[in-house]
Amino acid sequence: MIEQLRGTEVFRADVVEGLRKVNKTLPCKYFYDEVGSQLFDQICELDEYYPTRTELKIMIDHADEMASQIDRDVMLVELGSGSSIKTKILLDALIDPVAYVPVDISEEHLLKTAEGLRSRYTDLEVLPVVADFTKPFELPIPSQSYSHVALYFPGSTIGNFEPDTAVEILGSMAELLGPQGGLLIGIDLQKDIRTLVSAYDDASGVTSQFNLNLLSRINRELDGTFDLSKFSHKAIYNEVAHRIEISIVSLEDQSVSIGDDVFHFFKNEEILTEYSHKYSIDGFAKLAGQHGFSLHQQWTDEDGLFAVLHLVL
Ligand code: AVJ
Repeated sequence: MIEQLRGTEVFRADVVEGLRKVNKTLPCKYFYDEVGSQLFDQICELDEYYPTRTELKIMIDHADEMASQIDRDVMLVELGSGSSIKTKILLDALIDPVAYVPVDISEEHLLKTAEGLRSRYTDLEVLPVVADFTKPFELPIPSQSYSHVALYFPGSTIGNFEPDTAVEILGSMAELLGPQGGLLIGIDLQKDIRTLVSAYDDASGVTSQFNLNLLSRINRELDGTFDLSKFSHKAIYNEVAHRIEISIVSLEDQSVSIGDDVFHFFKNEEILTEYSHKYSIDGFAKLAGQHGFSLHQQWTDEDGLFAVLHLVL
């Protein structure tokens, strides 16, 4: 209960900070409340949204090879573990994994997933950690000894961060891993603008609902007064920065209160809610190289939409 209160206050502080900026922003990590997580699952089913199904196919096609690269007796640490379908494919292929450590900010979701995995993999120690993986956290100590740690970071979540921050996160990963460690990471690749934009601005409007749910969540949890009919979803591709930029546009001049704070929005003013950076394999390997990672192996789909990279220290 106290934890929940603290969580809400952190959410409020982050929202207020973002909306007080000259160029308003809201952090994309707050998309994933109960409703938002369900909407994201719906996004993953859309014809236009290729990343999830493409990455899943790459995992299915190459899990054995990945598992042999990762090697036996591993402690597998997953960052921002979602519903873990890809994880199951990897766990099924791994040889005698010692422990699985899912790390996520959403406690409820995390513990539910952990329970499911425990009953499926009875020899595996499942040790969930509730943490924001962008901040330092401690790894749990399993009861059996392990030979090395492998980090699994699927879903191209790294694309949400600006390159400088992505490099910092890669640095913390390198520290967490130690000399023998490896990182298996999913990245979304650069491609034609039309494919990219329609993936983030689908015809049925699910991504729009997902984006605007952030305002509903503020209404629900922070006593906000956003009228969702006065805002709309926008997604563009920034060709210079190689990223999708998602925002919420105010359709009129309006004021909204959130608890005791009041915010003004001009007509057409935008709140930036998410970046989704698109990389080339070489470009990403260069970023990771700044912290001593080298590209050991790479897997892509036949259309070159998405890549899973194995980076080692
Ligand atoms: C979960 C970060 C991979 O950037 O593609 C999907 C989130 N946002 N549609 C992405 C998202 C809008 C997604 N990631």
